[in-house]
Amino acid sequence: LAIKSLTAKPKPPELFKVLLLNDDYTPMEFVVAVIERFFNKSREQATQIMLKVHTEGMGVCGVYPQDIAETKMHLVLESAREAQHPLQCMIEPA
Ligand code: NFA
Repeated sequence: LAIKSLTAKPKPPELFKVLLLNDDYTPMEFVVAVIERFFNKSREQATQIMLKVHTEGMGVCGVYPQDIAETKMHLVLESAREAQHPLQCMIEPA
């Protein structure tokens, strides 16, 4: 048992998708800026993700270990609340 604990390889972290949800009020430009800032995307990539959320209702901004995914979700929600936009963000297992 002791040997096993010393030789077992660490499991890779569980990954979570960070999702944005569409709404009727948040400006497209705000959503693009949030995706660029918190998910390290180019303007072109961020615009594509925003348009997918806008047309399909939901879209993935990135996939991360759980603690990083939770932090990014909180940063998005804090930024939206600060700007008084209803933009919603959630995570789910990848
Ligand atoms: N649907 C919003 C609008 O038409 C834009 C939007 C896109 C909001 C993606 C939230 C997420 N202004």
